[in-house]
Amino acid sequence: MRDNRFKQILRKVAFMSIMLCCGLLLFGQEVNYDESKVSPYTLPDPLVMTNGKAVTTKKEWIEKRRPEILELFATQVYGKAPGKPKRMHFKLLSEDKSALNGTATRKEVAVSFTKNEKPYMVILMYLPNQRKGAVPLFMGLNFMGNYTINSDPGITLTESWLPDKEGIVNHNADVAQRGTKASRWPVDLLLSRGYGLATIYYGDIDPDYDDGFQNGVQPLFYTKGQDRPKPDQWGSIAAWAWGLSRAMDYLETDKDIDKKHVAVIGHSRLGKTALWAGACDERFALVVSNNSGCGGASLSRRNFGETVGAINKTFPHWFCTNFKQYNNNETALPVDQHELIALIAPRPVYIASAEEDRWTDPKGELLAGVHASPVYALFGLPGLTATEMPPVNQPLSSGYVAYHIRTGKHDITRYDWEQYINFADRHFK
Ligand code: GTR
Repeated sequence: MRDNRFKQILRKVAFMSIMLCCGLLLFGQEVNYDESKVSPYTLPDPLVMTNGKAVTTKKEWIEKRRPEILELFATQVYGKAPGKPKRMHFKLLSEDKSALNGTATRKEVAVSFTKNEKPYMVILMYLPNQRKGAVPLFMGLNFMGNYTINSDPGITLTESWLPDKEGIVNHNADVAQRGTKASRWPVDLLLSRGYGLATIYYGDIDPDYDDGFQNGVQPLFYTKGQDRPKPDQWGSIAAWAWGLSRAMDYLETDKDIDKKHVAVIGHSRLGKTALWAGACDERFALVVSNNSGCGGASLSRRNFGETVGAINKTFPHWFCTNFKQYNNNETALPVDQHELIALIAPRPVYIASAEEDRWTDPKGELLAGVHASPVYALFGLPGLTATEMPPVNQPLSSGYVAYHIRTGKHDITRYDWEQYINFADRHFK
């Protein structure tokens, strides 16, 4: 008995040492989780132009500085994406006016990116039946297919490539997975509060693995002889964000949706995506970043948790090639993530962290909101003033830049959604 237990412990220690060594080899440096070891840094000032001139008016921000920052993020971080394809078209695939025990209308719409039917992405929508007119809506990408967000048997199984995990075999959708991600998508809550939901499987836009950009939407836009994006052209995050804008193109045509009140939301890598979509596309009236971390809401210059070098190594396809020159060289970045938040101004933005999710650097996420706030002030709007972490589960959400850190791990929960809906109520109603 004892012997076995001892062996078990030995095995565990050996396993952990191997993991640690792999981590060190992979990232070239240890992950820092010690606040006292965060190196001092200076952030670029969102209100100072590249030529050194100060920005003092809304007009200067909108006409000069904002385009400058947007261009830097596009060429140095996420990569430039094309606009709306000319021959893109929509098709209603299904509609059920008495879905979810009659509480909702469920629609599925295919967005074909070219004149051909395929490739397309499928927007799944739930709209509250108790509605008087067009409804405000939250839209976000999902990780494992539309059919996983609710156990509703009427949702079409995804036909796209799925990662072989959580029971998926040969990359094919499986009925057993219906509703397995329902805890992340509280449809009942949204409906009861008068909101619709639109969601798309992100793999419909670009499957999330490094294949040299041969599948996904990028090849649809290659010029003659091109076989991968140029160093300043879109990686996967920019492609997913582009997909959200294409979905917005559809929403604008749907009379059931209040197109002036569409919030874009995302968790983790899809939180990074929601922020970039919200920065690029001003039709999104409110933006929510849930545990988005490095390359999302958290400051790149803070060496805490995931770093630029680590993310580019593990996910070489997420950002543009130019971003790789900032691996272990964050001070050379011409922007930092507080300026990504600032690009959303004057629209409301909500940033949320989780206590046990240190990899995302919760404090770096708070500080990005704080350092974006001078841009909101230019519009006469309150941002975030905190410099210390607020207590857990006590949202700072009275202004236009909101923040909370909830108890628990890396996830998006009903608690998170409740805060986002309260925030949207405040700004939309
Ligand atoms: C992690 C990655 C994070 C975050 C997360 C996710 O492995 O390091 O940046 O995006 O994945 O998307 O689940």
